[in-house]
Amino acid sequence: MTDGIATEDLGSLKAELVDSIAAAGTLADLEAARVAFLGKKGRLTGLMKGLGALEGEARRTAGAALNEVKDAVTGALQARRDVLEQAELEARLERERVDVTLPARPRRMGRIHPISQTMDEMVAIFAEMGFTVAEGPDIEDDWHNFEALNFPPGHPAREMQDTFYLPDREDGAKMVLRTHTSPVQVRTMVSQKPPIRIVAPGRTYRSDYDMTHTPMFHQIEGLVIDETTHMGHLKGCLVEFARVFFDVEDLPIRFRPSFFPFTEPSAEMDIGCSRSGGEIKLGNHGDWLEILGCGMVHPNVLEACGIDSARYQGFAFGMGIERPAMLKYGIPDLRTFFEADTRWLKHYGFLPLDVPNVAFGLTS
Ligand code: 2NM
Repeated sequence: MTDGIATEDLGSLKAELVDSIAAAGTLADLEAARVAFLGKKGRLTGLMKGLGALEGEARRTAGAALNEVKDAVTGALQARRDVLEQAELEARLERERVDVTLPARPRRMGRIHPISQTMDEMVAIFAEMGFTVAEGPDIEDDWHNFEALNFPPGHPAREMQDTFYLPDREDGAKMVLRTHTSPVQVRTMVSQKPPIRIVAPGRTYRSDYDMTHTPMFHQIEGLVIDETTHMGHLKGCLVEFARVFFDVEDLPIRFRPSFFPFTEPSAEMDIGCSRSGGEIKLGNHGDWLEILGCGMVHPNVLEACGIDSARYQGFAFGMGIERPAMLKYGIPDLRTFFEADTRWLKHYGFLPLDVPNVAFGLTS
């Protein structure tokens, strides 16, 4: 036989190539072996080219034998590649291992504003009692903000000096920045059937700016409507709220009669405090601090919202967020809430992962 295509030689060539492939330690070594055997100038390629010089039967026999070597080499290359790639993948997984159960690093995450924290705490307490959260637009029409809430047309709260009026809507409706979150309760009563149990936290706006008032502030209001809901439910709900929120043992609480257009009867709730030294301290110290307004929803409000006041009744309440937040967290100046001072926020803010939760404590 001619030029190295002897069949017996091919047997040992095959063994040699397959052995050297099996010995390749890296994918780069393996690729070098592939090029050395099957590349343009590779050993098998060279032998294949040699077939052209053979004739007839000799060419067929040598061709078949060479093909067998080539198949064996190709198979060995693929098998070794699978092993090396698997090993490389395992090494990479080990190298890039991430323990997703490790805690995050909250110090890098910025802070939750005390207003957001306080709203979240209040929502957590009411959520525990079975309330859900409702929201509505900051820009309201006169009907949702005043009319449906039993504010008579000449009521002082409607006047220019309190309310931010916006240009009329195309249908002629007077538009305002909502002066309380009550329009959210109105929207809920209009769109849902009792029983209703919601709280509405959010931004509110009044044209007022001095030491103790900002033109934008926050409120949370609540609404419960069912067939037999009464003043006792109101009292139990709000007393429980205050005791959990302020976390003061034996916090004295009292209700005083009051007036709101949207409730009858109406009341204000006070908590015990002392004011010696110009500083307010909560607890049984003889003095009182008003923290919220409440009452039984006026039948006119129920009817305006399409609820049968002969069958249903309910209570509602409303309170500001800023003052309770200042009290609870010792923030002396209202205006600092709105200054966007990052050093202030670092001092008074809360860690994002400390989500308020009644079961584990509202703040850690
Ligand atoms: C308050 C005090 C008393 C109140 C009433 C309603 C509604 F929509 F049901 F009529 N929402 N909020 C309410 C009642 C608000 O804030 C001091």
